[in-house]
Amino acid sequence: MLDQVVCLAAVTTMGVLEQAYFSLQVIYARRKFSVSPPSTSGPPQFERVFRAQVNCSEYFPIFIATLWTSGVFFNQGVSSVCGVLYLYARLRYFKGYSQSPQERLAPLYLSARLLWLLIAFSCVGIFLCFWRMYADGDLLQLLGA
Ligand code: JUQ
Repeated sequence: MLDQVVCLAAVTTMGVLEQAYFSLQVIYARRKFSVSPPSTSGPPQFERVFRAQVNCSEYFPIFIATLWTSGVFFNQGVSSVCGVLYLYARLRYFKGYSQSPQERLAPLYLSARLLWLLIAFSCVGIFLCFWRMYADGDLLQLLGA
C-alpha cells in the first residue's frame, strides 16, 4: 500500500525542504538589508525576496492537496513528475523574482500550468472513482438510493 504513495511523500518532503530554503533566504536578506521584524518593507531587493517567499508559501497548501489527490486517485508517477517540475518552476520563480519582477514571469506561468494539470488529473481521478463506485452499485448504496 505504501509503495502507492512513496513518490508523493518524496515530492512532499522535497517541497518542505524548498520552503525551508526560501525562509532561510528571507532571514539572510533581513540581515543583509537590516530589516528587523515585524517590518516587511525595505529596499526593493529585500521586498522581492520577501514577496517571493510569501507567494510560494501561499500556493504550497494548494499544491500539496492537488499533488496527493491526483496521485492517489489518478496516477502516482504522472503526479510526482508534475510535482517535481512544479517545485523546479518555483525555485526558478524565487531566483528570478530575487533579480527582478520581470524575471519571475516565465517560471510563474510554468508553475500555474503545472498546477492546472494537477487539478485536472485530480478531477479525472475523482470522477473515475465515483464512476467505478456507481458501476459497482456502491455509490447508490452510499447515497441511500
Ligand atoms: C489560485 C488557485 C488555484 C493558478 C493556477 C492554477 C490553480 C496562479 C496565480 C500565482 C502566484 C505570484 C506573483 C501557481 C489565474 C488563475 C490556481 C491558481 C491560483 N494561478 N498566481 C502569483 C502571486 O508573483 O504574481 O504565485 N500562482 C498561480 O498558480 C493562475 C491564476
